[in-house]
Amino acid sequence: MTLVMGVLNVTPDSFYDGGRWAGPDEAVAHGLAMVAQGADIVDVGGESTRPGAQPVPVREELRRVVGVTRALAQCLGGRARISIDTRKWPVAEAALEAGATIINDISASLWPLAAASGAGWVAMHMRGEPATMMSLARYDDVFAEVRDFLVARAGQAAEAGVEEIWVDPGFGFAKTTAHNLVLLARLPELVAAVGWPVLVGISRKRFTGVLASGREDEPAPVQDRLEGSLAGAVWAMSCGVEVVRVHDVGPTVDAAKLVGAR
Ligand code: HH2
Repeated sequence: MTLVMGVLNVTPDSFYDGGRWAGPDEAVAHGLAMVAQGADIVDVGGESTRPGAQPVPVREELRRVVGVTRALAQCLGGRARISIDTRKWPVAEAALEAGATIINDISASLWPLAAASGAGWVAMHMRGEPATMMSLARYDDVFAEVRDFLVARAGQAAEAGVEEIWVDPGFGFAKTTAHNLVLLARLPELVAAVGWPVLVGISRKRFTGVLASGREDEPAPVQDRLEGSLAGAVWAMSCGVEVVRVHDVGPTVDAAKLVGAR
């Protein structure tokens, strides 16, 4: 079975759901709705990391995520897990204290906290910072570089005592459409090569819009990217990926049933 991680961004500016769950009550309600649709993990995020996004101060990120995480954890009572999508140690620490049990770490640097707290840890590949990462999207061999980075980080974390580890190639993070397509096509190889459970996030990303419109300079708008996102999720499931991170939990779970992944 492939696990489904539902995205819950409590930000004003995330590229798809920014500003939708403006108050904590709406956010908790959406988290619960995703679990009712079959999400196994709810991924709470308080900082957009879309290309070009500016960093959010720690205090503000804490304000956005801690109350929502605590309320959601109480309402869920263990029916699903909560991950905290952050690059910041104090935010991850506070969210774990509030009931999250996984650190979804796009910076792949917070493993000492996962080791100290017993939390699960997702190590994602990116380069630089979201604000500048697209200028770093140049690779001799994107597949080999991503694979080697993930294997090294996961090994380091395991050595430090992290018991639950996922690795993620980081679609869209310092990657052009061409890089994303190489990683997508070679996902079966990546799953076989890394030796750790793999998580992927393709949902509604820019390159799905570029493929839909056929134009790099004019991708299909975010609201028109569901089909590509579902195809990406189903492909990931058939490649043996363990977790798919998605905005559209209900349609993804339906699609998963068709390929025997649920
Ligand atoms: N993608 C986003 C955020 N966090 N975490 C992992 N592990 N993998 C991903 O691919 C990934 C992620 C970007 O998506 P989203 O959260 O919807 O947008 P934003 O960064 O604008 O909040």
